[in-house]
Amino acid sequence: MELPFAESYKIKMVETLRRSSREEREKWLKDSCYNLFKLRSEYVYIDLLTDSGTGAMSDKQWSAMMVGDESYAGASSYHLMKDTIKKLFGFADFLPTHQGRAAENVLFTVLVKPENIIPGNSHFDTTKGHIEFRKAHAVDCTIDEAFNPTLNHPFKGNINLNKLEKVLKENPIEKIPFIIVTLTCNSSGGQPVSLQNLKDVHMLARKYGTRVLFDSARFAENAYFIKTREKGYENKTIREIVLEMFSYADMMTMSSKKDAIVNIGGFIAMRDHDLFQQASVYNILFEGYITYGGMAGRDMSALSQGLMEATEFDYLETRVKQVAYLGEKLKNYGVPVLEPFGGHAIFIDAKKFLPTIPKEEFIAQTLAIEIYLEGGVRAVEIGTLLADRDPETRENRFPELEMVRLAIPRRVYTNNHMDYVAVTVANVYQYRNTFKNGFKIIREAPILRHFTVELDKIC
Ligand code: PM9
Repeated sequence: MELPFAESYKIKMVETLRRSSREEREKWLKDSCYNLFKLRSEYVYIDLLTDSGTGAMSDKQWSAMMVGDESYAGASSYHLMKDTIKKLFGFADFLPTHQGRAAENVLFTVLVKPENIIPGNSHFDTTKGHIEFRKAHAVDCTIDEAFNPTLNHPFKGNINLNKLEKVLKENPIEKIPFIIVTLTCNSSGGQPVSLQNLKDVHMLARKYGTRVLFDSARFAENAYFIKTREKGYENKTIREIVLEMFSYADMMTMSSKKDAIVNIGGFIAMRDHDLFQQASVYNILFEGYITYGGMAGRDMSALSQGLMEATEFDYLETRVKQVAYLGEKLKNYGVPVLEPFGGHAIFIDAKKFLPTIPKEEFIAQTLAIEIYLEGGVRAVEIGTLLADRDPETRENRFPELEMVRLAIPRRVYTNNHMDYVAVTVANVYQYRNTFKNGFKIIREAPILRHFTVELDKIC
């Protein structure tokens, strides 16, 4: 018999999970104003809210924590991180930050000015938030195929080069400080960008005289998809692919809470030493001295080890196969899911799942709430709440895709948990026709509203 696939690690420490009843969940949810972010984690059985900062560190990462150097300046943990970043990405200069959006804050303070235009592939919400907060504009140049949830395209995170070139051609280049490429593209379903596309975007940036920034939170998962889907890369190692990917970037921001498998941390890295010096001023102002930037020495050591582990093929294969395992289960139950499956999450097509709920009543949030009520599984809305209001008109922005994301933490849950999640969603799918109404907003913040919004049922 052919030996079956199995995980590339074993479990050394466990954490107890608590189940709850539907009645309990109904009360907790009402008390949380129907915002899943406001739930206490003990009220959740399986937490797929995010894969950010929720991964399980390895024995080697915990060991690295113990030898972390807590010196204020010049710590050996900082130098370990510097060497690891140079080795993996090829950038000599870097600044640690406490997480991804802090990296955006520091870098964008230097580079983004009012009325600037930042083209990219479906910018993540904090990235867009930092752009719009500075009165600049994010222009989505993702390929059209990404907006067809069932179309099978290997690189749905790709940038449409015609759309990008139009933006570059039609605007003064001084207004475009950089192009941003998100790897993998979270907002369009954890979809990868091909190496060819990275190369082409780099060429366009050079042609028009601007720079390329990689939002790199899930760069290793992106490299796995290049290895397994792009011709010519099948025999390259993940690290060779990563080095080539980043040869087409001028700078990177990183939320290390994803593909560095740590619970907190981030960084900016760049080729241009002048930019490093300018950004250092804001790093000191907002984050901390340039050799720790809001991170403890032990966190920098664990992060460096995590970057090495995340760029091993066996780890990535286990990771991406678990996501696909859940995707296949849901598909077999008839649940409409976005395909191909993403690297970190399965995205449910909420419009197809709940066609009778009007978009003004937050379709994907309505579904995420019901999934929690059914099985205590916490997912996240990637739809109208997340898309926020237009900063000028203050009207709701209705995205083409209304999705519920089931994000899978790294090395945390087993496939039995995935089976449980799949049945929870399948049960809701069975009674989907009983849904009549969605939700209305009671209170919302002026920006990044989905984290704190308060809702009530429409009866
Ligand atoms: N992403 C996620 O769940 C965490 C916040 S929303 C629950 O997907 C990209 C592509 C991200 C991202 C965070 C950030 C910000 C930047 N780019 O959360 O600040 O997916 O470390 O990173 C989340 P931080």
